[in-house]
Amino acid sequence: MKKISGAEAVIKSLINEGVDVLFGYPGGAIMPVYDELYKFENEIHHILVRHEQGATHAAQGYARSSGKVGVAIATSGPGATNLVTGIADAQIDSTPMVCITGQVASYLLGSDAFQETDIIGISTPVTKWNYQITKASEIAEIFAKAFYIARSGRPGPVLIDITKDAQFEMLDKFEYKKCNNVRSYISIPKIDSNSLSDAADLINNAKKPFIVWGQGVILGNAEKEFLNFIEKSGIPSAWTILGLSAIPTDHPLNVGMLGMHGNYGPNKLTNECDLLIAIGMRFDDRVTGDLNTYAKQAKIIHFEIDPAEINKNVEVDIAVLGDVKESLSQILPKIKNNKHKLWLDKFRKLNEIEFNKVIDKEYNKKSGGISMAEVIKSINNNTDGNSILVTDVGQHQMVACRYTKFNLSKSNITSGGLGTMGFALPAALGAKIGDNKREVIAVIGDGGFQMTIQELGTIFQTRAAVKIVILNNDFLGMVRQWQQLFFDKRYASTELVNPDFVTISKGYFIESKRVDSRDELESSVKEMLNFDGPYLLEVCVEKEENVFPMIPSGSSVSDIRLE
Ligand SMILES: Cc1ncc(C[n+]2csc(CCOP(=O)(O)OP(=O)(O)O)c2C)c(N)n1
Repeated sequence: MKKISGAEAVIKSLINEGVDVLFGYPGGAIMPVYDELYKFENEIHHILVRHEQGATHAAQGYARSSGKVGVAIATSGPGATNLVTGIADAQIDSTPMVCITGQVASYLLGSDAFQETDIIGISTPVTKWNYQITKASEIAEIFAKAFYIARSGRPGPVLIDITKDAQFEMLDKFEYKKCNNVRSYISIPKIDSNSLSDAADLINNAKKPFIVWGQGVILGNAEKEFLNFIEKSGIPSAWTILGLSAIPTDHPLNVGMLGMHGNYGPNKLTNECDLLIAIGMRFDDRVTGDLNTYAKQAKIIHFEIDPAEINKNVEVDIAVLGDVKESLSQILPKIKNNKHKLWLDKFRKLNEIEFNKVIDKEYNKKSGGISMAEVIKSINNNTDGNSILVTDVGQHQMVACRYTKFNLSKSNITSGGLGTMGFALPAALGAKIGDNKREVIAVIGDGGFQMTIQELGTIFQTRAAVKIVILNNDFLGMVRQWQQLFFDKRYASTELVNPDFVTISKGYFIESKRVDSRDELESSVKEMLNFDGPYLLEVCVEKEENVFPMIPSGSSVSDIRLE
């Protein structure tokens, strides 16, 4: 039998896991693996990003559009540390990702060798699991375990660090066995049938029940079970930013977005419902506002896969631990058919107030500077609700998530928990590669765009046909909004003197156009969408627009303000 190197074993392990694309950047300590990538280029496609942070966000975008594990690869030292932001982002947003880093040879470990950094120590708090391989014989088993841990239960990022000598070491044989369980790790807790019956009782007897759902519904592939559950029970349902797109925007029981810039109805009525049913969400502070006043009048049921989330931020009356797809299908026969018409009307009435005070004015704006919402409206007008929206972080993110119309799940890719500026451009590239059939539209602020602007180079090199919309307000808009509202308009370092984005895009050979008049907006969006290939559209929007509604930081959800 032919001997194989550790580096080849790495590639063979990836192939065994069905990996056909990885995002990365080479360097000394990972060169043996890159050499094998060269030989295996027909089986595994490597995408050369322009900065390792881009590799992680691209892997995240890929994971979220395809439902598969995203893979990023980098060298030791600065290559490895450049991955950290993306790993932390994947950890808090439960994105399945495997990161591979090269490491100095094992006999140099701890000697401050060239490009040595303790990436295991650094990444421990932000990975679901990590491991340093120092012997080639460990490779198959560790890779199998890594992929299992990344994708199973509540998904998350795993990092494998491989010393250079382990990559060179020759193995007499290579055998790969996929991993399906790890002792001491319970990926999916068993559902307790008593908790299901107790939950069903509360649901059947509630007068004002309210569902808040999160990304767990999407990660658990439970969209169909979720729809059956809400339609049978007739319960008004609201989403966290990561839960967005799990059901169509215009579903009659979809009452809108929760949280700091969410809709008026669901936020206000959180403090009026008699039963709050949280499904696959983790009561993030951006959603709950002041915990001392959050849904105090209500009984609370929490459907959740991760025991660590139960009673973490909000004490619940009933926890239904387990796989959400399974829990929702098991509870369905126990739930009575119901329609909560009057209660649902309350959401509609409050959302109507928001429509008149906020939405109509910005979405249907007719004079003055272009609003961010109008740009989203143009995108809605010219797409079929089946595209993937990728957003960065800031005002544009809130507006895009509030207004984009979705028909399909896995259509909203954003940095929710970490709020990482610079996420969107590489994530959009990864999303397009993960699902090439769908239109991918990245909506990005002028600030965040410049954090990973170099990934235009990767987009050009791969010809990934992403559509990039920059909402340019010449400000770090979200921070400026807070300065205006809470710091007496002292705009400390939030005004940006921006470069010419269109020229920069042209420098990367990417088609581009700037729009600053309302008359040209619709036709320019059409032109962008009709273009066969990547395209950058810069829209100069109103400079000092604020995003409302808003729950001031630390306030109660019911103190949501419309102006
Ligand atoms: C890496 C990083 N640094 C700083 C912040 C803090 N921050 C949040 S939103 C924001 C402003 C974003 O400005 P821009 O990208 O222009 O988008 P806009 O809010 O104007 O739509 C900043 C600085 C962050 N979220 N991420």
